[in-house]
Amino acid sequence: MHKYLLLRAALVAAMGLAVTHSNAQDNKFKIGLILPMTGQQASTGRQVEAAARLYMAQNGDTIGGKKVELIVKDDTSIPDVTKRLAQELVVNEKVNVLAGFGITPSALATAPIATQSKTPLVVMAAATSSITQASPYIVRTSFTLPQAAVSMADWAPKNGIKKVVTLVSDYGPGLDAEKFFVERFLFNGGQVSESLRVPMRNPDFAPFLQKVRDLKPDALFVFVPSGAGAAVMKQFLERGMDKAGIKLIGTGDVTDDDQLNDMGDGALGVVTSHHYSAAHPSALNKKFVDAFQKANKGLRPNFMAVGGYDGMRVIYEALKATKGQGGGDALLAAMKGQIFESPRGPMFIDAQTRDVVQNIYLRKVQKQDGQLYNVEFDTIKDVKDPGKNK
Ligand code: VNL
Repeated sequence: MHKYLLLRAALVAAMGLAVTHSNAQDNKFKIGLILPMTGQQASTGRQVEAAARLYMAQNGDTIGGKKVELIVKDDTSIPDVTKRLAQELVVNEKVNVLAGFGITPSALATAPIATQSKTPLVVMAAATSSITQASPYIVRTSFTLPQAAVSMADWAPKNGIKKVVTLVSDYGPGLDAEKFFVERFLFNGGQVSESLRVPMRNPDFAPFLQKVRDLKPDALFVFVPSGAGAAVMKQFLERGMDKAGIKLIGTGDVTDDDQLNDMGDGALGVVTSHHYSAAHPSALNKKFVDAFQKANKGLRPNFMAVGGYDGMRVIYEALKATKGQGGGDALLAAMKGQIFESPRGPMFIDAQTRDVVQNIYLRKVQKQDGQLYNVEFDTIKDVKDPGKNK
């Protein structure tokens, strides 16, 4: 009993300290942005950070009476590092929001920190369906692989593609892409000869592509994470797969705007399904692309950039709605249900699932003004994550 009282007194004292500490920071609103800034996923970190900074430059850094501060940390895409950085940001920096998350394992490793500390966590990049279920504090502004994959599985059989081989990165988003593509493609009367999985780290596509050549499907459906698409395209063309009559299809990660223009004319005609193209024909997107390129030495924004830009929008509007006075729960509530026009098109944050609902576009690689773009030719409106119905 005595021990318990002492412990209680110590806890009360500690809480008192915590309150004093947070009062001292009352004029600040801190966003801990954790991203892969180096290593295999560095392009994702670069795109998301650039977009977050652009959003702040365009919208100011004093919101709801608070000075917004962005603290960027490099997790090198190692989940244990992501988790440790999140812990430090919450405990030492007292961040109000955690954001970023380049890959699924990093988001999943950090979910318990968001739950325990009641800190909203905005996933701006990672895209495995189940992420939003790992913590009630997670909100997503990127996309989900089932969203994109199902739309491709509906388009392909109507366009002469009856026999397919799938090739995916062997982890969360790849397994989602494979499962949801195959299920819907079979339902639509298609045939899947083989489902191949390549390691996520340092993949060698050559032996897999050789196998695909031998199987001679109508098309190869691919998911690889942002940054790996150019290597797939290069080997696909080097092996003459296109000349052998095999089409390349996939989610838009493979024709990523960060790399597309350097892939060469061999990429012309590749059809993918995704939520964002730098060529999306809206006034808002033109303004976004121009401003992004101006601020980043001509770098073209990709789907990761738009996830970062819209993630900042969701955070800023939540801060405005709570007039700078809300804790984690109030901020989270103000993030749910936000509906707005993004450079990608209309989108909203489903209040029930905290996941993004958005259009998925079918796009074909074409030349515009001498550059390669994913040119949208069809729209599937307001797609909810199909993974949530399972
Ligand atoms: C993920 C999904 C990562 C899609 C990606 O690129 C991507 C993920 C880094 O959830 O890990 O394009």
